[in-house]
Amino acid sequence: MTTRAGFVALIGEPNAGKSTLTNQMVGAKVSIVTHKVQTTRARIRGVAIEGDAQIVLVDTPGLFKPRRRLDRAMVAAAWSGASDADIVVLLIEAHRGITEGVEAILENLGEVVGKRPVALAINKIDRVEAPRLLALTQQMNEKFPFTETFLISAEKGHGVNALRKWLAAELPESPWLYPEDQIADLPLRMIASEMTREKLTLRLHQELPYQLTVETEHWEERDDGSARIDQIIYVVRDGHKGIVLGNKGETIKAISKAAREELEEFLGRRIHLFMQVKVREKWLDEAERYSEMGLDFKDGNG
Ligand SMILES: Nc1nc2c(ncn2[C@@H]2O[C@H](COP(=O)(O)OP(=O)(O)OP(=O)(O)O)[C@@H](O)[C@H]2O)c(=O)[nH]1
Ligand SMILES: [Mg+2]
Repeated sequence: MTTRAGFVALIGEPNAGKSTLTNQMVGAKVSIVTHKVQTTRARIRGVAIEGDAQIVLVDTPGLFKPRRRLDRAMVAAAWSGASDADIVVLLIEAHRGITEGVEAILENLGEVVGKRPVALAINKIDRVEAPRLLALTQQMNEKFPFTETFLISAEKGHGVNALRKWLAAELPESPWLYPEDQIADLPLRMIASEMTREKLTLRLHQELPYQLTVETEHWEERDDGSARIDQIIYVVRDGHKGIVLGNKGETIKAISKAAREELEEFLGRRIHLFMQVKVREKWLDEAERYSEMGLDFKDGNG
């Protein structure tokens, strides 16, 4: 029996729905999702099976015009995800169409992908009328020689099966890259940190989510089958610490509860989750913070 396997990079502007699509194809939440831009910070690998094919989805940070060191490292990680993959899928948002950001991605795309297949996925089709999709498909295909175009709703699942089947058929013949029951390739510690960061991002406003990071410091297995997890939330200012803690600690309590519940569901066991907020003015310029996030510090140079 021949099997197929390989890497499929999902790229696109922030908020395009890359992480939602990753989770939809995997059938479980392996990558965090929020309504805010720049949620994903590093490459997150999720594994989907379609017939004899193992599709390793590489969810990437959104591509945008970077300002800070962290932004540059994120964008570099996204492009390198595309250049390492067997197949690239560019996601755009149906209701936003061809934005400046999409134009900027198209300018670099050809050089990065070379001869590899690139599919276009027009996402969030639940938000527009059908005639608009036809025009958008045509305009995009005039700008870039996409191998195939898919109209999807990553959230509702429309069109996702067709995309998965196509990807499976396009992947090279290869033994599977992961055990068949593995759905993600990132350390549990990082999954735990990401879940907390998702809850923080959903709850905190303006710039704050972009100026914090979460690290899982300690993970202790207990005899009763539960685990104790200790996390640190790094923020850049005292004022931010106060906001994260909230009045009488109620904000952090709510965040911690939401993160713990999700983690317990993911792991299928009891978790004791402890969080500490630390002010670390310069964490955005510390190499160790980047390696903890799964990013290359030097990519943030220049
Ligand atoms: N209406 C609609 N919303 C969607 C769809 N897919 C994703 N979304 C929403 O779009 C927002 C962004 O989704 P994400 O999956 O986090 O987007 P992303 O591309 O991973 O974003 P970054 O990680 O910031 O680059 C979330 O609020 C999703 O619920 C869709 O098919 N339809
Ligand atoms: Mg994402």
